[in-house]
Amino acid sequence: MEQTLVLVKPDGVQRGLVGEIITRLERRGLKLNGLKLMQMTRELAEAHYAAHVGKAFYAGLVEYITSGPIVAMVWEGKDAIAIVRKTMGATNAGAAEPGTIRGDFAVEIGRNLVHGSDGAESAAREVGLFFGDDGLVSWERATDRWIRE
Ligand code: IDP
Ligand code: MG
Repeated sequence: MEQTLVLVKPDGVQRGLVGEIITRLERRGLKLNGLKLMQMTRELAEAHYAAHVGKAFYAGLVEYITSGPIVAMVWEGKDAIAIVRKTMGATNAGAAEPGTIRGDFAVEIGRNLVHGSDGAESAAREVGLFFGDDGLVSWERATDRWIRE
């Protein structure tokens, strides 16, 4: 089953949106495999955002993501990566569709509340970065057969 890394970024934690974001992913039908509150170190931020080194927003991005506690989660499901990305909405929150997390609760790209892995390779890499080899729980959910046929 596909897994994806989701972060509630520091603005989401500060604004009291952790529960709201978890609720949306839960209600969508995805399954939680791991969850922790933590503060990202600069080293972890640099590893996580390695693909963005050299971009104009990189320094501000590392500053932002390390500026306060975050909630790191692993969500599981068929096509979980794409489903999370759709549920989050566009990166530029100002243009994100209403009904998405970013479109309902955020107004700009630099304070867009959530992270979700963008592909299978980055998901595997990011889940490893935040949760290592353990810390994840695979479990049977009684409602699984009411969510997928
Ligand atoms: P994503 O988070 O939707 O995958 P990416 O392009 O991977 O978007 O960018 C990573 C993060 O970097 C964004 O979520 C946002 O926090 C930040 N970011 C991207 N582009 C900009 C920008 O132009 N200004 C400020 N922050 C940006
Ligand atoms: Mg990305």
